[in-house]
Amino acid sequence: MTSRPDLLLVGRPADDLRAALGRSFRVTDLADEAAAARVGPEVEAIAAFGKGPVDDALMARLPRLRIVANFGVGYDGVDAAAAARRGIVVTNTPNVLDDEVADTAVGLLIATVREFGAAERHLRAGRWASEGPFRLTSSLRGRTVGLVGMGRIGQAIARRLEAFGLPVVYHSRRPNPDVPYAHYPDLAAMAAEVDTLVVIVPGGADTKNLIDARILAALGPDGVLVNMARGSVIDEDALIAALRDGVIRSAGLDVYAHEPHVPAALIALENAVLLPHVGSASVATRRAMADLVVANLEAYAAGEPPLSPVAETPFRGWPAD
Ligand code: 8YV
Repeated sequence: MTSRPDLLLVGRPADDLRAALGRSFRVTDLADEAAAARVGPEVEAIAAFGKGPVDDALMARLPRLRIVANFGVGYDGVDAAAAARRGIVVTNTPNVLDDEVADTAVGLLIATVREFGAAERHLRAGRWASEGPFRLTSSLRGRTVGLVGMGRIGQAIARRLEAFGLPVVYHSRRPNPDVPYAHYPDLAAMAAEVDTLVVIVPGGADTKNLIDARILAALGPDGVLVNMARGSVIDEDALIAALRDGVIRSAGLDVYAHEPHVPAALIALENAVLLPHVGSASVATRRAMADLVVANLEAYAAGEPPLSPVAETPFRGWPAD
């Protein structure tokens, strides 16, 4: 490792985070193609901010790459399997955003069920005074929530829903022995049993279009779907059709298949509550995530173990060169 190693920025961090990275690294933007090509043979670290994949082709151009620090707990933009093959450590930002994302999930669920967005538009348009009260809505009361995914954030959501007095069940590939909720190995069976789904699984190939027309049909006409995971987990066209045709009641979405582009057909739907991927987007939580990105990279620069390597790339020591 050199004294102030080269680091490549993939995507655009906030200015203060960029400055923090500059303390221990010489920083180059991948978007600056000429500069990135020039430093490529020397780059030892990547800080990844969601834009542009960190794929095998990029890693192949960086023969001295040792660490990819991803800003976000989800790292579907980083090919962790390819990193593992190449002996590169990938880190993410777990734990520090769990409560923020869980808060947002519950807020979005309530806003969707109780139609807060439409109710506010009713007031702002002067219709309360001219036409009368906003329509009566569906209720959280009596609902049973099926969580799709029971990782750390899933558990934080489940604890909140328990406090709201709602029964919680879940689907995941393997049951989690640490949680008291009923596990459904079969997602369609769970969707048929509940009226509310909250999706909080990792993105990527394993979960692509997990929620499709069949699952939405099983959820049924009183069904409410909340997606806090990745847009790729839901077949967006099938969801639009299901919302339009009354196959399910409504959806609250924080994530989309092709961010920041949201289909016009979705925007046109009154029974969709749409947030622009703000699950973790508070000043305090984004700062905590940024601090963890910097801490992982500075650990590398100091020759110390990374704080939060992902499961695919357990730390086994930094290579001597
Ligand atoms: C961020 C997220 O919006 O952590 C994640 O996986 O999706 C969010 O917290 C994102 O990582 C920032 O670009």
